[in-house]
Amino acid sequence: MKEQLAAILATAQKELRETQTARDLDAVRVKYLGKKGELTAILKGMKDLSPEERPAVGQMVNETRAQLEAALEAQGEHLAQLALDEKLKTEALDVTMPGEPVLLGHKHPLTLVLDEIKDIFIGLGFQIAEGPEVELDYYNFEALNIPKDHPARDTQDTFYVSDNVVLRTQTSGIQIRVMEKTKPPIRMIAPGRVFRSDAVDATHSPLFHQIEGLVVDKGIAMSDLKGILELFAKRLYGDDTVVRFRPHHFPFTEPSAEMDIQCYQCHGAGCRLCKGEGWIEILGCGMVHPKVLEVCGIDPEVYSGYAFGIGLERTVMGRFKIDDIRLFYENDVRFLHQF
Ligand code: 2NM
Repeated sequence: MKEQLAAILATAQKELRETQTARDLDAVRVKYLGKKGELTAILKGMKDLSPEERPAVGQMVNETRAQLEAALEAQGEHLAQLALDEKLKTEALDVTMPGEPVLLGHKHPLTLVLDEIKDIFIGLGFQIAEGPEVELDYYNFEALNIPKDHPARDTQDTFYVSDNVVLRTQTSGIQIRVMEKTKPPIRMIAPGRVFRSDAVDATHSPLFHQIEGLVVDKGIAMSDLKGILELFAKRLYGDDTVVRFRPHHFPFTEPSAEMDIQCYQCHGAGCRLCKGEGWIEILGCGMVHPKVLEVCGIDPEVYSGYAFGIGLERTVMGRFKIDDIRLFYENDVRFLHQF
């Protein structure tokens, strides 16, 4: 009997060592300790033994059973550890792997440059004002000394909503409203969308953006205009920027001028960027017409002022060498991501 039990134990231990999964292990358990198991069969056979033999045999069987159970448990732990090692190996997270790239958006080039321009004027003590895009004829034209028969009023150039309501063609209406309500000194800029009935091409869009500026106080002269606008050009285009003023005409300013900067590519020699001119036009400006001050309730005998208008698209196109205005509005990320 003793040899039989030892043989069973030895075989069971060999089989155990060969198990690879919890399932294999269970099969071994059932084979020896299950209802029809080999050790169970021996226990069942004890009833055929004589009462004198039983205790000794019983003890041997129980010892074998205990050893087998201990071996099963040990192998169970071993298999669980193997399974865990394998799991850790296959499911490991490599924290040094590069992550999924996150596509970050950023400001539109028009907003980028508008923010720069705003910062420059805020730094010079200007306030920012806004106003309606759908504007009364009065604020868009009449108050700006643009008479009824002026070509700017033609439906060829202006989007009419009704007889006396237009989509604003400039942001000057904002300045008129501020002058009506505010006693000078006034120092402001009016950025915003404006609309003109233009056919779309590389340099024209029916919707574009303007930044208009206005300063009104006692004793404001053309020299103040020139000083501030030259300073603005140097801040925006660099300290070595050279400017010039050319006479021009606007109904709402007298005298009027346009300001050019010397071409930053060829420094005046003439190139493709400045179309051989050596100069690039960047804004229109002038001393506010006395009639404009007067209709706003500001006495032109006491106060004077200057105003200017900057086209945002044109400024950004020159700055980034963009040759087609339509690129601003198509929102193609291949274009937008370059700025
Ligand atoms: C420009 C050029 C020159 C201008 C005039 C005024 C106002 F309201 F004061 F009369 N606002 N903006 C002005 C002057 C605008 O744009 C090229």
